[in-house]
Amino acid sequence: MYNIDDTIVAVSSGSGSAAKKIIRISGDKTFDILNFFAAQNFQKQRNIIHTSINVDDLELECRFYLFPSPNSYTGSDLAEIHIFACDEAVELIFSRFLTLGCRGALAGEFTYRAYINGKMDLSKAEAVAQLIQSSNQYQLCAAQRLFGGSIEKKIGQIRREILELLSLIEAGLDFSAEDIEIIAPKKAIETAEKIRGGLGELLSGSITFEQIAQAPSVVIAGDTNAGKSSLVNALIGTKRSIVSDQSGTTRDVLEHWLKLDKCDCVLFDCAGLVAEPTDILQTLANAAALRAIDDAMLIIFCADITKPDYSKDLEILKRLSKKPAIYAATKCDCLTDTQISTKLKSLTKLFGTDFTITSAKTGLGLEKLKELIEQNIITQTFNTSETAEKTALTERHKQAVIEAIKNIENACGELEKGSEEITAMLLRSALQTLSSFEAEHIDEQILETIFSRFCIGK
Ligand SMILES: Nc1nc2c(ncn2[C@@H]2O[C@H](COP(=O)(O)OP(=O)(O)OP(=O)(O)O)[C@@H](O)[C@H]2O)c(=O)[nH]1
Ligand SMILES: [Mg+2]
Repeated sequence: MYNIDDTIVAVSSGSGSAAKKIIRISGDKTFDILNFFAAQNFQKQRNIIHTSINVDDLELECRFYLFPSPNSYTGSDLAEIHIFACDEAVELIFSRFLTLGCRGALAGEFTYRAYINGKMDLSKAEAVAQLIQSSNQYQLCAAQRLFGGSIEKKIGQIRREILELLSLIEAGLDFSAEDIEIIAPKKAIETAEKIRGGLGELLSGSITFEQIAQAPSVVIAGDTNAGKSSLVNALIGTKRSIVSDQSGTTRDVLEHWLKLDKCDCVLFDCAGLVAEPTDILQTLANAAALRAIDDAMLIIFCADITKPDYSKDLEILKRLSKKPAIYAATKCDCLTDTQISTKLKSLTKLFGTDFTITSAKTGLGLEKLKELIEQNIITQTFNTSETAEKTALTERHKQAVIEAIKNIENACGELEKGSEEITAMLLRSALQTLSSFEAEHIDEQILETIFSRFCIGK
């Protein structure tokens, strides 16, 4: 894949007429090439030099940021040229570097070098990739969690325990003819079970980046005709769900993409819940709605403010799982302000919670509702003690831990049977699997997959 002996160059900032451009160079020949290019004599020391360069008879002001090895992002000599110039001028500078002996960097190649030179571990490199790709604050938080993860430390400890057990078992095999017991079978089983427990804890106490970063799902629930589909349409700003005054208009679970400021979410519109379905269509629609509710992270419970009686709504609420919920009073355009406040008081008393007043018709309360959805998602994902304590894993890490657990469980079984040779083989296999967390054992293909997710210049 990447040849790490080359000196590489890339434009690491975005294009556009006004933006500051950054050209990044890294590799052994960085300083030689730079001095030739700028007709200067830059010393190999950390520095910022404000100067001008001549490009195609144009004098351009720029700043050179110099980072000699090993104290640079990549670990090798690195320099950045920060310049305010049009794309064409930047293109010219870039071509000039190519003719001076640089090679255009491939996607993720700077971070790959940082990894190869031991400047960051693979999880951090993956986190950088995720940070670069993060399209919203929600994903950004998830990537930062991954970046700060302590997974290597935890895995390192478990690997040491496996290695210790393996060496005792192997020593036992070496001395088997002499009848010397290095480790008692009971003790070996106990140790293996402890290792299995450690891996299990790691898995149950973890959350994958994919889980954090995937769009959270929010479901609209309530009685039939509560104005659920109208509210969904008003929130997403298009008339996607069919609305009618007939009770039971929505049957299928409909999926909508709701754009919010800090995070997006998938908003599910589903059938109004019926306590006792009277036909097969109602039964199926009910079941689908309940499934969507179960899978969702957050419920928006709708109650029609114009209704005289809420016994059905209260029944429905009982059937909802104890999920976090936001309560919306719908169709508030139908009542006067005084009527609304009286009704709100009785709703609060009846349901034991506050309602947000909304109207799909006038747009009343929609911004407030969006804010509440966003706040709720962010709190649930990042601020609860439950998620805050979890170790962030990538899907690749998770698969490795699952595989190692299988090996250790099988090893326990073999120890019970007294077959120490197979046990040793299984322990070696677990070690091998867990070594995928460490630099020296990553195979090229995995590296390529990870670093190809980067953009050029990073
Ligand atoms: N005035 C007014 N009418 C509304 C509002 N929201 C919904 N309605 C009306 O209420 C009726 C039911 O609306 P829907 O959005 O279809 O209700 P639903 O909860 O999706 O109904 P089902 O899919 O049958 O469960 C329709 O006639 C809507 O026009 C609102 O904010 N103001
Ligand atoms: Mg509907």
